[in-house]
Amino acid sequence: MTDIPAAARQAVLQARHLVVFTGAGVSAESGVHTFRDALTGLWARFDPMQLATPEAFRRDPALVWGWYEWRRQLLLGVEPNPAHRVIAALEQRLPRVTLITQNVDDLHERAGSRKVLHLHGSIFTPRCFDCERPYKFEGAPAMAAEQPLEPPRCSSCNGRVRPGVVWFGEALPEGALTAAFSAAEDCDCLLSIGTSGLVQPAAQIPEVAAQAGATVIHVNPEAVAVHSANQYSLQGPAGRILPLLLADD
Ligand code: BJW
Ligand code: ZN
Repeated sequence: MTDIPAAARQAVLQARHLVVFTGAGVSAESGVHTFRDALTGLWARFDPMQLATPEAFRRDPALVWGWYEWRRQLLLGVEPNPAHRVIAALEQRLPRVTLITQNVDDLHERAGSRKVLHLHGSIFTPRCFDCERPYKFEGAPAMAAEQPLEPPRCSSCNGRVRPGVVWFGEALPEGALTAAFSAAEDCDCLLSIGTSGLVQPAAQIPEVAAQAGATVIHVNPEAVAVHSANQYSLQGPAGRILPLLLADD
């Protein structure tokens, strides 16, 4: 019993090179807010698109740092969900899997995925806003939840510490970006999971794979428009759909 068309399931399970491309939706069932959700508490009053920019950090560093520390605190208390675990299991089962994520969390790694291309950085690798020197967190966030918080200072130049994520207007890490696009061109199947496909240049990755002839399978509770016979939209939460890929017939 499966909701998944046999051809889509076969394309995944018989892939020579599978690319898994994930967005915030893959972590939603772990209790992590997706990026464009209405946020809770203090942050409901702010537009995340306005917080995730260097300009916002320059204007109000405590507001932005507090937002990320609140999110880091939430992440320390959640666990990978079945979708993360199926992705890690696919890596064991198939000859080659490239995992590309837009997420700044570490839930893929915690589920057992060994190599993750983080296109938008990581919330766990802060650095100096001015000199880029890495900063080491000491333990959990020292904050009351949902409050602005003054960022720590760099021990080298006294600049403010910023989260190690990629904000709007900033370049994506070159190595991860190049590896992601070359995997998309090389793969024979790409699973795109839990992304709105609104943010560039990452949003091009499924299209690059489709144009190179790969089967592209979207997993999302919202229907995703597909324009060719080699694309599928599997509608539903990732934590329900992905385990069906590995379920016995
Ligand atoms: C579920 C689910 C469940 C829910 N199961 N699914 C070309 C055209 C127009 C604009 C641009 C362009 N090129 C560049 C731009 C500008 C900009 C951009 O794309 N703007 C658009 C908004 C229009 N891009 C950039 O600025 C990028 N930089 C750049 O291009 O630099 C050029 C440059 C080159 C050289 C030098 C200097 C500059 C950078 C983009 C950085 C994005 N950063 C963020 C924030 C990261 C930090 C943080 O987390 O705070 O990354 S924005 C945010 O969006 C975050 C996400 O990774 C990213 C994508 O979001 P995602 O993952 O798709 O999440 P949502 O919330 O949008 O969607 C969730 C989905 O899950 C939904 O579909 C739900 O239905 C689904 N879902 N439950 C499965 N259970
Ligand atoms: Zn510094």
